[in-house]
Amino acid sequence: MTRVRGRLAAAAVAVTAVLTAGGCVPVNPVGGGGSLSPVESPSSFDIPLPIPPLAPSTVVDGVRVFSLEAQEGTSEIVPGVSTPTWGFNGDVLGPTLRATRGERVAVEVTNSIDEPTTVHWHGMHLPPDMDGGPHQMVEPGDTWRPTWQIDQPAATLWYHPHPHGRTEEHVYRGLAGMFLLDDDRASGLPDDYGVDDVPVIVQDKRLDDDGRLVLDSDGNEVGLLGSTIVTNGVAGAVHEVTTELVRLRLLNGSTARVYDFAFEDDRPFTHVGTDGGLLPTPYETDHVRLSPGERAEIVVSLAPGSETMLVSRAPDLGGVVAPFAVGANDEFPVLRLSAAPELAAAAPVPVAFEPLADDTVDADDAAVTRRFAIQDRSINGRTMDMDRIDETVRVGDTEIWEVTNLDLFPHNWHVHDVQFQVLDVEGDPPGPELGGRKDTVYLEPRRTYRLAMRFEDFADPDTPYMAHCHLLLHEDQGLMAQFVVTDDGRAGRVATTHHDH
Ligand SMILES: [Cu+2]
Repeated sequence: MTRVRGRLAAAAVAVTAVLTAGGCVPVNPVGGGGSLSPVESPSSFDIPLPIPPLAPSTVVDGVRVFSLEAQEGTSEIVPGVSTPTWGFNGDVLGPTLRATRGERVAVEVTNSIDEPTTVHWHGMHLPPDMDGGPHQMVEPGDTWRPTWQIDQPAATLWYHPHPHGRTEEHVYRGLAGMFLLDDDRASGLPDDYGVDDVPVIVQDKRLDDDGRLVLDSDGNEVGLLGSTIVTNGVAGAVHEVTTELVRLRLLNGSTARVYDFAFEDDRPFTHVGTDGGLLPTPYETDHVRLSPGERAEIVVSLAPGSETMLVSRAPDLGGVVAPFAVGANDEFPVLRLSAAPELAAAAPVPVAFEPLADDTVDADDAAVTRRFAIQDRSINGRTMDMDRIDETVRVGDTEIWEVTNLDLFPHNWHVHDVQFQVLDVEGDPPGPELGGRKDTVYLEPRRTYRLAMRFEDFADPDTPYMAHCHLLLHEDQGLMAQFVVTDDGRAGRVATTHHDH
């Protein structure tokens, strides 16, 4: 496909997508609004929400060792329909890895699918050769064993493939899982995994008449917007709530779709955590927008015997030229919550958490400001080159990155290795939902986001980290830059490894 450049051309593409989307069946599953939506919702939400198992581990010489095997399988995304999928240690998605700050971990990553892949630890602070980006390829039949020390606050991170040009399809087929980090700060939040502390991986899929996954963007500028919404791998799920408060760890694991999570009755909930950990000050809200790759930890209260529906409202995507085409009008149910007649008591959500030194970045320390102008699939006029290092950072520096979406359709921005602080959005202070540690941020059209981040360690002039749009089609098409962290400000030659034991 020939890429069309320039914002007017991009707008034309988006409008074309609107016109060609006419064949979709409009439904209005949330009720009320009457908006057209290409999402087809299940008639009932009765499938028990699958809880990804906690990955077993063994501690060997002080290292907690996990195993992940990427494999092909078959799963029932829609009840009664058999769909070929990919998963880690199973048919779809993967187990939840869990480790505590200070621990040293290792993961034996075996590739049993028939093409090269990688596993990237999204949100993790770690050396670049352990990062699982496109330079750490794992060939079919091979095993890669990254190891690092967990050195960051408790957070909801995740893992997924990152092979250059193939990430969208690998994630879409089902390769993704959560990586939860704990620390010794007492949060007072619900923490019984799978009971009142529930991982919710939200993705959208498209199935053909034979139940096979279809990865077809229909020429949509942002990528695939699926018609079937799934939570932890299934459509139409219900979670049985047994406690007064339930904590949901929401992950947008979709390739392109932006969600605006809310409850059908607009009940308030408490937003307690962002991508990289707990918000210094939790706040009450009735919705939270998540673009691909972003996470939110929320706590919601249910009355005994009651139920509610987690939904996605039409997301405010900013000044996009063709809202319909990019999912901005889509509203649909996501996950039903059903409370038992009697609920176990829960402590109230704290009004503040004990501050940690790494909760914030002191932007006054910033030594360098870099600008990243995103247009179509380019950053500062360049698309991804595996052999080119785009930015060279000095270890120990705090930097400000100014990221601008010059297009009239959605992008977002993900930086490997670090968590950043959003200083301002088009000069204005960010909303409370951006008040915590972030590794991915949605970029509204024609706005500049100033991000502060500190590169503490892991100097390696030859092995780059990635910074990129996390709309996976865009990433695959080259909306990605490479940066190295160095001792002396001098980049080396890019090292790519193909792991074979
Ligand atoms: Cu993008």
